[in-house]
Parts: sequence; structure tokens; C-alpha cells
Amino acid sequence: MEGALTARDRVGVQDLVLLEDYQSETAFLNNIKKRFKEKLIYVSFTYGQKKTFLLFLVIALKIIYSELYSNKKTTYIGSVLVSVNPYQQLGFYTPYHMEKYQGVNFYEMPPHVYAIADNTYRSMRNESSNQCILISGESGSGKTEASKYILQYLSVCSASNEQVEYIKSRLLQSNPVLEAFGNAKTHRNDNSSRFGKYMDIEFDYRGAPLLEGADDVLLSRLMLTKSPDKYAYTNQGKCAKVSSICDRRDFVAVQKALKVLDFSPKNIDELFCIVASVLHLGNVTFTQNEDGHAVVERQHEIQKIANLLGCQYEQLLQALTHRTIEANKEKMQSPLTVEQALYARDALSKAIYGRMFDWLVSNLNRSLTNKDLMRKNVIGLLDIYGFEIFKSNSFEQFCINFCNEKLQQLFIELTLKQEQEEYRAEGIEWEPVEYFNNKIICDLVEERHQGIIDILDEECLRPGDASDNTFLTKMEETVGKHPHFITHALGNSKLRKTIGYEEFRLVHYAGEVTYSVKGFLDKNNDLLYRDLKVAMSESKHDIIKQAFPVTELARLKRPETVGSQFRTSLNRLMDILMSKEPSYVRCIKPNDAKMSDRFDETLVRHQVKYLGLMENLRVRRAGFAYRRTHEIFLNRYKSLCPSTWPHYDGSPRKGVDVLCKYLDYKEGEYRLGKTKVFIRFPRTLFATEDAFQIRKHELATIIQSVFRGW
Ligand code: AD9
Ligand code: MG
Repeated sequence: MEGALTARDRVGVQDLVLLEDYQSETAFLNNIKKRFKEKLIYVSFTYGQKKTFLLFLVIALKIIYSELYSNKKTTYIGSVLVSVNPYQQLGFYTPYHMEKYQGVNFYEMPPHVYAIADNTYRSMRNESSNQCILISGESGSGKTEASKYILQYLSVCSASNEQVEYIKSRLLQSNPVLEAFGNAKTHRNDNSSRFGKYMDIEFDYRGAPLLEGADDVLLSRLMLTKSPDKYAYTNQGKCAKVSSICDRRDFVAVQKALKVLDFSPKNIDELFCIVASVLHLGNVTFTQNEDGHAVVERQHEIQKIANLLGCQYEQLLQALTHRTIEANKEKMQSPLTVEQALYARDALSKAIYGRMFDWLVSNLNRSLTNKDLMRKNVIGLLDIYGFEIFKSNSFEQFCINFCNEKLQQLFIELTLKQEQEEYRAEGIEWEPVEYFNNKIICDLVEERHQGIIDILDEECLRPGDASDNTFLTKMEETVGKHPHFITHALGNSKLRKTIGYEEFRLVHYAGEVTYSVKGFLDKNNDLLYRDLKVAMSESKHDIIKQAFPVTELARLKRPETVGSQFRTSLNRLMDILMSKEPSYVRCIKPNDAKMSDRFDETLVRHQVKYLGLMENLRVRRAGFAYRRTHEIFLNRYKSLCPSTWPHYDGSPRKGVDVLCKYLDYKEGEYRLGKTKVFIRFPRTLFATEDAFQIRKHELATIIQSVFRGW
């Protein structure tokens, strides 16, 4: 067939380990490009040269079956799946496809998120181990879509008893709810995740679906009109109307889901009232009276808001324009300036919306966690907001990008660092693979006393002249020499042209991002004046009352800053993830234009580079898929070999040696380390496991017949 294109020429290989030139980034890139053109968006990494299949993992900070700690040691290096966003609906997410992936050894099937989901689910069942799937990639690369397909798959393949059915339906229902309240349109992604607890501060309220989808009765009850551009908060990005999201359908789905999830009609009503109140708050404006104090312009707006929030009109009006201060044990009302009042208004909106979202998440979690069922083993699914670079970047991007650094760090730690260290420690012959470790950037941000978060906190606490600009100066003094930190004053003349006076630049693992320091102090403080908290805590509505507990008012301590809270919760998340067996989905964005037929090579090459995919491939080609201590391995499979059954008298290591030889493991397929046995291909282990299942059955039959004979 000379001249004809072979399938391999046309569609490339589905397993990157099979690439002939596996050292070459260009070959790697060409392969994904060919496949992308053929609408084959997945590729996998496997072990060794054979057709086996591994997946990379995904992380998502959503919900999830969240029973946390298990100290089990990882036995598999995580599977890796690389996924390229097709920007079009593809036909391989049907029930038919789900069925095809159920229970088959994953190397027998083309790569797919279903394969990773199935593998994870089966490992959880068979090994009684906690699993997690980490989805990473930049904004708009397809993380949330992948997580939805995984959720769907897990819900279909998990055992069908009533209890499970119940949880499943709830888990699936939670998605539209979280998306409706937690997502927003950004320039990089029409449906960008903002689940991170502190990300709601972005003012990206998704008022649009409410407005678009709600029926007239509800709208008039919420005192809203249908056009999003009437509301300051929803027309800010000039993108309130999101063409790619069918708002009407989503809105109905959200209402239905909230019902299925057992939210009471009263609470559902309150949720919508809260969203509406935030939209109204955005339209509140102030003028200045002759004393220079702020006065609300259209007071009837406040009346509406007070109604929607179930709080006192007078109290709210007063709290938006005054602060209570205590001097000499006497309380006084101090009027706010217009600027302060605007700040107070925005802080209130953020707090209301943010706390409502927290309330929603914790209630969803409660509704999802079935004590008995879930306690045993869990699969966590983490889908975070992806790495973001906008024209103008602020505190929000700083947090989001720091979060992505941490996830990359986890990935490196588990798939490159620990993996290689383990081979070394176990005395397995190993040629080290070099890689860029982004720990240095994580430290720059989070290190105690020396890192940016602490520098920012210090400025926030410092009385006197602290400002965004003094924060910048402090950073220059403290981390000015750091290779990943640049400012105008520190840069060379060429760099100076590209960095402003009030900016700093971080060289992230995924690229350089220039942040404006403007607003860093305020956003980190996120102070909500006490008077507004009091007004909220006295609300007649359940959700608002619970979100602003009276107990909080009694606390004198200064609330933790946003940056510190973010660091704490991220580190807690990392601990949780480290305690599970991870798999990874590495998502790639093919172009910046959201087009289905464009493959921007430079853009993809950059992602392949920073995701560390080449290094990963190298480790995998030489590495071992499975490892277990000699004792555990011997104990499980000893019945397969007459010399080790029922007991083996020598050392466990020797026993494993005898066993593997008897099982006819080939030279290149396994290695005996000091304490563990390493097996290169999943298929070797699958075959042994299959043999064991048959043997177990035989033994059971023998025992039964012995008893019957009695
Ligand atoms: V962000 O970090 O939350 O801003 P994500 O989550 O990585 O981002 P998302 O999953 O929301 O991106 O994908 C962006 C858009 O790409 C979706 O709204 C879909 O229109 C499109 N997409 C992504 N993956 C697929 C897919 N497997 N099939 C079809 C897809 N379309
Ligand atoms: Mg997302």
C-alpha cells in the first residue's frame, strides 16, 4: 500500500509512550495535533512500550464525597490522561460509550475520561483505597466539562442499590446548582469556575441566568427586570449575556435540582431573593451632602433590598452610610464619605453572595454525604479555576494562579519527585529525569514572614500610612532578589517599558503575569463594617441569619485576611489529596478563540512544556505502574504457587521472587526493591489478579465440598 496513509500516520498514537521519538516535543505536539484534527481529543501515558493505559489526574475544589483522611500509601503512580478541548460537541459521551468502558481493563480501550473514572472506581472497590481525580489546565481548557463527565460516569457505574441511587442523583443535581451560583463569564471562558471560596469577591455575579430564565411572576416578586444591562454588577464586564449558555434551560434545571436536593421552598425562595438583593445593591448610588457625607440617592432601592433580605430598612440605610465607633466607652455614629460608602456597599454585596455560596456548599455537602455509605471509601474530584492571565490582573488572579501553582506542585511531587526518589530508595536502577520544580514560586508566595501573602498581611495590619504602594515597596525590599519576582524599579531598561510603577510581575510556572497592586490591601482585608453585619444578623431570613451569626459579632479578634485563609485552605486541601491515590486529567486549550478547528501550535507547545508532560512521559517510559510491599503482595497471591502456599518460610522478598518466577513474569516486567515489588505494566498485575480470583473461587468450592462431605 505504498503511498497510502496508514492509520498511524493519520491519527497518531493514542498512547504517547508508543511515540517513536519520545524525547521530541515536536513529535509529541504533532501527535496531539493529528488527533485533534480527527476529533480524537484524548491521549494517555502508559508504562513501558506496550499497549497499556494510564491517566493523568484532575483536581477540583468542588464538592465532593468528602470524607477525608486515610493514611494509605499510594500503590499506583497516578494514571494520566491528556485532554484537548474540542470546542464542539462530540458523540462519545453516550450511555453506549459508558457501558463500553465499564469493567474493562483500561489499556484495551481508547483513552477517555470514562476510562479514568472507571479505573478510579474499580481501584476504590478492589483495593478499598481512597481515590482522587485531579483536573488541571488553564482557564477554558475543559476541566469543568471533564469533571461533569466523570461525575456522570461514576454515577452510572456505581452499584445500583437504593441508597447509592439516592446519593448519585443528588451528586449530579448539585452540579447545576453550584454552576449557577458559582460560575461567571470571563474573557477566557464563558462558564468560568469561581468555586474557590474566596473567588466570589470578583463581582462576577451570574445574574444573567436569573434574569434570562426566571418567569415574570418570580421577577416581579424579586422586583427585577429582564435586562442584565440595567444592573451595574452584571453589565460590568459588558458580557452579561452569555451566548453559549442556555440560561432558560439552566434556570429550570437549577430550580428542579434545588428541589431534588431537599432545599425547602422557603430556602429556595431566599436564595433567589439574595441574588436579587445583590443585583439591587449594585445599583445603589450615593451623593455628597454639604458636610461631605454620603447620602443614598434613591432610598426606595434600599427598601427593596431590605425586603429581599428580611432586614430592617432604617437599620440598613443607616449602616450603608455610617459606622459606629467607640470612643471613651461611648458609641457614636460616624458618617461615611461617598468613597467609603461605595466600599461598604461592595463589601456587603461580596459578603452576602460569598456567604450564601458557602451556605449552599455546606448544605449540599450535608445533603450528599450519607454517613454510612460514604465513610468507607471515597473518590474526590477536584476541578478548580484554571490559570488566568488577563490584560489587567489583580488580587483575584493572584489567588487563582497561586492555587494552580500548588496543584502543579502536588503533581510534580507525586509523579516526578516521589516517584524517582522511591526508585532510588528501593535500589532500583534509575536514570534521573530532570524537571523544573515550581516549589520556589510557591515559597515566594506563601513562605512565613518572607512570602508575599505575609508581606501583604503585615501592611494590612500596620496602622498609619500603609497603602498598596507601600506594599509594593515592602515586596521589593523583601523578595526583590527572587528570580521569579520583577517590578519596574527592579527590572532592566527593556523590562521597564512593560511594567508600570504600580505593578509587579511573577514568573509563574505557566507564564509571566503582571499584577496591579491596586486594591490588594482592601481585597485582602475585605472588611465588612460591623454595622452591616449587625443588620444582617438580625434578618428574618434563615440563610442570611445563619450566614451572619451573632456569635461572630462577639469575637473581638481581627478576622483572618483573605490571603491567609486562602493559603490555609489550600494547604489543607493538599494534605487531603496527598492522602489519596491520585489520577490526573491534564487539560489543554487548543486556541484562544474558542474555535473547534484551530490548533495553535505555539499555545499548545507552551502548555505541554509547563504541564511537564515531556518529563512525565520520560519517567513513565522507564517506570513501573504498580508497587506493593513484599508482605502484602505475597499474602494476596501466595495461593497461586505451590511453593508459597499455604506458607512461605523464607523472607517475604524471597517469597515474592519465587512467586513471580512461578507466575512467569518476564525479566523486564518487574523488579524487586528493598521492601517493595515493582511491576511495570498494569496488564501483568491484572492477569495475576484474574488468576487469583479464579483460585479464590476454586478454594471456596473445595472448602464447601469438604464441609458437604462431612
Ligand atoms: V475555568 O478554569 O473554570 O475558567 P475550565 O473549567 O477549564 O475553565 P470548561 O470546562 O468550562 O473550562 O470548558 C470551557 C468550554 O469549552 C465549555 O463551556 C465547552 O463549551 C467547551 N468544552 C470543554 N470541554 C469540552 C468537551 N469535552 N466537549 C465539548 C467542551 N466541549
Ligand atoms: Mg471550570
